[in-house]
Amino acid sequence: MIASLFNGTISPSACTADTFSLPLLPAIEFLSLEANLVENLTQNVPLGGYPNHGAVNVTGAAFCNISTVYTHLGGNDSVNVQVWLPTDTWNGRLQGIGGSGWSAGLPGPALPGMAAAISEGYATYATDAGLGLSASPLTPETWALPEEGKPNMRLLENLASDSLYEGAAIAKNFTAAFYAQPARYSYFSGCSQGGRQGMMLAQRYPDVFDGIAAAAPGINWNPFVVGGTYPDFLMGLYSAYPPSCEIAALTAAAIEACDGLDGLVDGVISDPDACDFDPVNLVGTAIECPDFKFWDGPRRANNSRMWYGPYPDAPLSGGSPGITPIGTICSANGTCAMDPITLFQEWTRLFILKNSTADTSYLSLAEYENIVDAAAQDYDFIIGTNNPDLSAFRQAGGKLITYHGLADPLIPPRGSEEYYKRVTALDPNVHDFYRLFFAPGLHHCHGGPGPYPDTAFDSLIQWVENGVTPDVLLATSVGTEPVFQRPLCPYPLKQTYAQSLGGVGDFTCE
Ligand SMILES: [Ca+2]
Repeated sequence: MIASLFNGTISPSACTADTFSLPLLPAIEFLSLEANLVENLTQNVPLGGYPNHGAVNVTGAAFCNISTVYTHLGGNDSVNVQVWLPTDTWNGRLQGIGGSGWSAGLPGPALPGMAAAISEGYATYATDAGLGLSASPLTPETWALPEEGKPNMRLLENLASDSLYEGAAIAKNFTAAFYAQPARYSYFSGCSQGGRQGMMLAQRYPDVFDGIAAAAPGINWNPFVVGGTYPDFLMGLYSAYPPSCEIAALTAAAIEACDGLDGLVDGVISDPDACDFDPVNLVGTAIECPDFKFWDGPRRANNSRMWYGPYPDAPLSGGSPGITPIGTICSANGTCAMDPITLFQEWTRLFILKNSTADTSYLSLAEYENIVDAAAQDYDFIIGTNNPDLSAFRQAGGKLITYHGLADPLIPPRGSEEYYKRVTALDPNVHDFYRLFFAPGLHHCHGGPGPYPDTAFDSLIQWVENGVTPDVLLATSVGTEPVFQRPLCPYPLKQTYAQSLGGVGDFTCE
């Protein structure tokens, strides 16, 4: 448990709308504010529900739930923010929770994390960025294109950046009003979209948070999102729709071929860069295999790289509909067709082509290149989240931790590596304030055969408050018997098997 930094008293009866004044924010008008005391919140928050932490059993948590709605003048939007303030104890800190997929946090994705944060004594908050309390994390369909040809730029900018600063300002304000003193430290925690939000905060609002845990971040937005449709593009190009069992067999063969390269056969490829498994050797000529190019990532006609693909041990098929990187549907007679990845295809359809009925099931390479280029031109400045200049964040004393699963099928870990290299090129001492930890065998945010770093957030606190540098992030296996732990290494160090020790957890950083 993290030590409390609060020595005042809490008055649950202060949980009324009158207690909370609204912060002055440029070009914003507040529409409503409501405060309700919630008692006895009990909820089982599974691993993954509380980003950068482990699973938490919430029992009998009590908090003041402040819901507010505001609009941007002339923006015709309404942004929902919820701030939850614990009423039986407070540890003196604020922890904002990020979203996932196409959600900024509310209504769904952030709620389990907020419940867990409350139970650990944090003040916490999340925003819907104005996308609406019925918006789906799987698709921006309900808000992206109100009129053909005209994407909703107000809401895109809310999601990309504006709501991040505004939500934090509101939460800090309410926290200070309720406890009669401001939070001693403010943190932001997220994975995926939430990881991108954290990175955008570091890039654009460098003095808002003392510490940011931004896991598997959706940064370099355009090449990675359009790159995520690359398997669909390849399947259309070749008119080949391999059933998921074939794709899964290729992944299994790649793991079998490369598992032992790190010194230990354990189902985890700890050094995927050393894996040069070529599926063509395995399947011969019987099957056209577009997916092996997918591992490499999209390339232009002149063979230059557009973006990265996942490593070969990332699961590519068999996930939830609309999320599986290589999605196909097969009928009883054995014919298979594409089941497009809506998570990424909607970006192409609604924002880049600006056409709700655009058919992307077949594109020429030239058309695919045009889409990549148009995305960068139209949207990099809004949601690219790829600015390597973190000097202001460093100057403000901020600390930043990213972990990223090496077997992440949705956001290629090589994108985080590429960004980290660019930050390092500007600031060779980047390790003083920003560390990137790759997690071998870990899927997107959580899951997979590799250990999960449930210590990420607490390591961040130690770094911010006590100057304890995270030399490694301790990761713990999930669902194994016995449970084992391995250190995740700060890039560019790599996790290496210590042959002399011989146990499953005996990896060191080299
Ligand atoms: Ca291995």
